[in-house]
Amino acid sequence: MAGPTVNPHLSAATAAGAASDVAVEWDRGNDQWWDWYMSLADGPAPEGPLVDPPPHDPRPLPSDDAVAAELAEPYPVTDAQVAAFRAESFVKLPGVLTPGALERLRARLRALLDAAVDPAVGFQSLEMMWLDDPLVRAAVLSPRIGGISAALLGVERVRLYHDNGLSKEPGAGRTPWHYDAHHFPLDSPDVLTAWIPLQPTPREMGPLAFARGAETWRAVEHVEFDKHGTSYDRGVSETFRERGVEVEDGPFAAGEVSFHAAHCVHTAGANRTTVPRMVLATTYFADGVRVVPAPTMVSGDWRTFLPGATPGGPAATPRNPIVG
Ligand SMILES: O=C(O)CCC(=O)C(=O)O
Repeated sequence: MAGPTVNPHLSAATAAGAASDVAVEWDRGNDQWWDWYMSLADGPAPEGPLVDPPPHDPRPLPSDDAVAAELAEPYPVTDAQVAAFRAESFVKLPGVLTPGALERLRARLRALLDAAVDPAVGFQSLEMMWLDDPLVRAAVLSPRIGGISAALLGVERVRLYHDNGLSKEPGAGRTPWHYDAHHFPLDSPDVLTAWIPLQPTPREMGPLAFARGAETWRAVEHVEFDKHGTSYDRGVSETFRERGVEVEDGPFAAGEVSFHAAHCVHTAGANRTTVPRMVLATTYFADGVRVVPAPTMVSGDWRTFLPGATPGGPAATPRNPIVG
């Protein structure tokens, strides 16, 4: 008789124990973490031909200096936008970057991913680009993105947790439902992620989609995690369907950026277009936050993002500068 299915992306140590047991720390790279995590998405592989997205012309293209200058300017966040973020756990802000700046960042991320990642991988990821690349650094440490993040969290200053270049290749599948407080080893709700799509992102390309409501995560808090299969993702979908939870899964216009809180439950659709869905996702937390007492395998390669920090200690290493 066949034994229980073991997820092939796990090591012997992380696969051990019950399917819900995530206590051991992740012991592979962060790209392998994403390979594992994406394998937990439920649902049949989508069928049918890939479609061309609507044509988009991002010109004129600015220089790197002009991109940095654009991102050095603050973005005026309104009280209504802050209130929406607090009530819904996310907000989508229009016109945070110009189409030309997005295109410059898109080309840079493409080059960095192509140099580092196996092209056969459907969901490609790369972190810590900001340490080596001045254009990525100008975006990740920008007063514009950092200032919006601090305004939405209602704090004086934020620090960087990490940057994340993500490319969901044509035909790659769904991102499973999750909320980041379950992942990040940061002992505070004052954490958010700026999800910056680097092209207009229509529904068919799999834009990030958000369950509405600051407390919605409580409805799925007790869904048992499954490190081997898709039952957690399915459990979240079923719970939301039963409770009639509203999901925002609309397209992103060029320059539109979402900011989601650590307790925002989110997912993303498959990329059914002929164009990679490229994103720069950057995570920030309030200055003063500490590392949780016991990070888990769901926290991925956190020691790379907080080198030298210890469980329970301050999250403020040289790789976590104040931003904005
Ligand atoms: O881009 C995706 O599909 C998932 C990204 C995500 O979950 C995040 O940035 O928090």
